This record gives sequence, structure tokens and C-alpha cells, in this order.
Amino acid sequence: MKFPGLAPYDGARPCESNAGALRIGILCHPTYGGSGVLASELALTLAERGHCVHLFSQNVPPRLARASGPVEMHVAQGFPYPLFQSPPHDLAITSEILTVHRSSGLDVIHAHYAIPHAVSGYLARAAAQTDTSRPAPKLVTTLHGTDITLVGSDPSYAPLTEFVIRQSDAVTAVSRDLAARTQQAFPTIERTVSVIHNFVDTVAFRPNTPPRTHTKPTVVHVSNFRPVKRVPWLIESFARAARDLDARLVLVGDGPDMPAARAAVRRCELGERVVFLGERDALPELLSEADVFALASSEESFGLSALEAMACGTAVVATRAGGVAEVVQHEREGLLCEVDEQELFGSHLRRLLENRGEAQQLGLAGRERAVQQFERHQVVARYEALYKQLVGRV
Ligand code: GMT
Repeated sequence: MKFPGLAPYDGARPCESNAGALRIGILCHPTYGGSGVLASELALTLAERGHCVHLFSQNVPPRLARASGPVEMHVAQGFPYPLFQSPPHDLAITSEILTVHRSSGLDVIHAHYAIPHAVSGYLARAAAQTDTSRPAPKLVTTLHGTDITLVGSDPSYAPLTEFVIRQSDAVTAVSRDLAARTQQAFPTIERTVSVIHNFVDTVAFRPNTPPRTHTKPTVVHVSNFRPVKRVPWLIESFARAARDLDARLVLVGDGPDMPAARAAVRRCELGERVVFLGERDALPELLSEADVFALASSEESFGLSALEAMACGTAVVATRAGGVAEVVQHEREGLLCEVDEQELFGSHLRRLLENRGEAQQLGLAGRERAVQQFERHQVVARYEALYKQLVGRV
């Protein structure tokens, strides 16, 4: 598939001839999930803007794997010694960062998702500080959601999460809601958590031209099928909404709730009206083909997939979880309801499946909002400014 938003790689490394280039190391999870997507897109955009970018992860994140930009990928999994039940990849990542810093010098380490990446970043920075031959990198931590709301506030990780938030040179959160929840979860942390919203590549994610070709009204959902995404709840809502309509639900992704999702389809007797596509990279095509993007999460710090749907000109029906309302405005780009309002969620779906013209209008407004508020260069410039401020290059 073609992602026209990112320039094809022609072998050039723009950072080599750019005197103002920053040397940036980005750490992220390699799974299908918002933080890995965002970190990969950030790495690619920074490289396109002339910086030297290294990405460190346990595997190649899917969003980077399909791109051609000049980001140096470092896969660090650790030596599989029999004593380890699973090799400590976070320590292998730390070592790899040090290797890169010692050979090329890093200005910034940017950890996405606090656990374990801010810890790896903290350790790498501490080790670099013992070397007097070059300045140690600054540590930026970006909080994405469950690294605060579920994982980070669990007693098994909370003290360490709090420690790395305190120790980072800068901390950002992807929504105002998440910044506020961070303060609630760790009330004694006296530090600023800046909000830098997520962004989207509005060239790669764009409406279909010519417009939708399918015949049946279609709802699409994309996620990693974790319990917070409530895919079975979404299927039940669709079943009620589309009882007597010839509509279909397309589910993209995979994860722990897949068996429960399949069971919900059987229980609701939806048969072939629900299509399971599994993990796909052709998201722009799949999102722009649908009339409605549905997101029924109980927790959602931002909702990057909803933003990608908006950029594709697709109306959103979502629960008002976490920071979702900072992305989608009710009755403007989509329709929202509270997390426990399943009946209302279903009637929002029905309203748009029956009135595809209205869905189209909301979709157009969504496209406009994505371009105006969440375009990638506009947002990445804010990260760039933060890095420059930290390294004293303003
Ligand atoms: O799965 C991930 O990679 C992270 C995941 C999470 O659970 O933290 O997604 C979060 O980060 C995305 C990118 O910033 C946000 O768009 C998602 O809303 C957020 N997910 C949740 O808060 C559940």
C-alpha cells in the first residue's frame, strides 16, 4: 500500500548536512497501539524535518516498518540467557542507547509510555552523566494513558512511575484529561505536565477520492482489543442499532478480547454482518470506506484512531472517556455519550447509519478539524521547541 504523506527515502540523511540538527533517541513499544504509532510517526516526522533520529524498541513498530524515512532503528531484545524467564529487554534498550550516545552523542532521549521506557531513559541518562567528555542527553517522558491510569498507578509500578516522572527533564501528556489524572494519581509530584496533543498525517490519512464505493452502511472499529476498548459492548450496541438495517460492522485489530468479541457476535446472531479483519496496515483505506468510526472505550486518554478516522473524513461515534472530547466535539465531528450509556451509543450509531448524508457532514467537519488542529508538522514543532529549550538552543 502507498502512504503518500511521507516522502520516499532516497538514501539521503538530511541531518548530516543540517547544522541545526538535534540527535534524538525515541523509545517505544513495538505493538499495535497508540503510543507506538505516535512515537513512530514522531520519529519519521523529526527525521523529515532534518534531525538525526534513532528509534529503540524490542521490535520494529509496525508504523515504522511500513515507512521509508531515514530513522535509524535499534532492535534491542537482550541476550536470551537460560536463567532469565524472559530477557530484560528494557536493560538491553538502555545499553543500546548508551552505545549510540557514546558513538554519536544524543541530545535528547524521548521515552513514550512511562513503564519501562522512562526507566530505561533515566538509567541511560544517569550512565551518560558519568562521562565528562560529552554532555548527557535530556530526558523527555510522554505519558500516553494506561501508563498512568492502569499500569502506572498499580501498586506494583506506582513508586517507580512517580520516581521517573519526577526525574524526567520534561513530562508531557497527550491530553488535558491525562495531565489532570497524572496530578490526581501522584498528587505530591510538584512538576508541570505539559499537554501536547497527538497528531495525524493528514496526507496519508485523507478521504477517499472518489468517495465511498461500498453499498452497505458501514461502521468500522480499530483497536488492540484490550478490555478497555469494550469491543463486545460495541458489538452489542451495533446489534441493537442495526437490528432491521442492512448494515455491517468491520473490526480491525486483534488482542485479548478477540474470543469475547466472537462470542458477542454469536450471542447477538449477527453472523456475517460483522467482519473480523485482524491486524491491518491499510488503515487510511479502511477508515475512509466507512460511514462511521465507533469507539466504545471505558478509558481513552486521547483516541488516536478516532483522529485518524476524522482525517479520513469519517464521522465518529464514541464514549466520552478520558480525553476523547478534546478530539471529537459532540454534534460537530461526531456523536458522544457517557461511558455507561449503551442505549444512547446504539441510537447514535443508528442515526448515522440511517442518515448517511449527516454522517458525511460530520466527517467533513472532522477532516477540517484534523487539518486545523492536529496536523503533524504543527504538533511536532511543539516537541521540537521543547527539545531545543531543554538543550539550550532557543
Ligand atoms: O497501547 C498503547 O500503545 C498505549 C495505549 C494505552 O493504553 O496507553 O494507548 C494510549 O495512547 C494512545 C496514543 O497516545 C492514545 O491515543 C490512547 O487513547 C491511549 N489509550 C488509552 O488511554 C486506553
